Amino acid sequence: MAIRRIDVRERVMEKNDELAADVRARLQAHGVPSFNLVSSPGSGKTLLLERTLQELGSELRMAVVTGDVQTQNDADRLARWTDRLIHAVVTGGACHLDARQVGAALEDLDLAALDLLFVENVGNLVCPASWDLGETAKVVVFSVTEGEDKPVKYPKMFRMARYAVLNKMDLLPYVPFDVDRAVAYAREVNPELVFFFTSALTGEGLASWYEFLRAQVHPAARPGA
Ligand SMILES: Nc1nc2c(ncn2[C@@H]2O[C@H](COP(=O)(O)OP(=O)(O)OP(=O)(O)O)[C@@H](O)[C@H]2O)c(=O)[nH]1
Ligand SMILES: [Mg+2]
Repeated sequence: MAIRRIDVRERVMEKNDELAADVRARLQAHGVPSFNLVSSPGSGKTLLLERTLQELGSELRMAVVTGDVQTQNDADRLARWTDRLIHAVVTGGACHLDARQVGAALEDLDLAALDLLFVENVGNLVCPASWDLGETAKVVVFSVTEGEDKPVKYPKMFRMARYAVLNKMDLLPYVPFDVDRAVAYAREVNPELVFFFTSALTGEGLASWYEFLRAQVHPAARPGA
């Protein structure tokens, strides 16, 4: 009997890439930059977004699509800081968001009245690396409690990201973590990676993050533009 091999995964990924292209086109048509935040569980994605909504919300119109395997805790936390849409996707076991889910969230958004879209992906450093959500860029968040070697242990995630946020800098006095080594590991897998050093708890380093976001929304205001 002849055996025909159908690579289902390849087809699923192809379909996702098509849907991601559609999401990207819709966002670009309205000039809305979007950032897909990826990290291991607990690096501080939600707290970073909570503060961003709280402190930049009067300047920039922001919405968030959050993905969690179970619960909509993150969406509830974020909704405290904005009247704009926080769209919760409960993946029911899947370890990443996909472009179809982000596309569905866009249906509920008035893109003409939006400056910036965030996606908070499901917390893990493996699956979300492979899924294009139509974002402008992936932002990998990692924290000083995770060990310096995460970039070399999960290289695909750090290769796919354009920006890295090293968070929980306030904990540096209490944990053995060599910032220079972490950055060197990250640059080993992705020399182009642009870093932010933050504490979403104390606010340290967030001014640069906000400056970056403002410049994404108003490119003309970008230094050197
Ligand atoms: N000390 C300190 N704690 C932080 C910082 N950022 C986040 N936390 C704490 O770390 C824990 C996890 O933060 P979250 O924002 O929920 O992390 P997350 O990446 O959204 O987690 P998942 O959505 O589960 O992947 C919470 O207790 C936060 O208060 C920080 O910069 N410094
Ligand atoms: Mg979260």
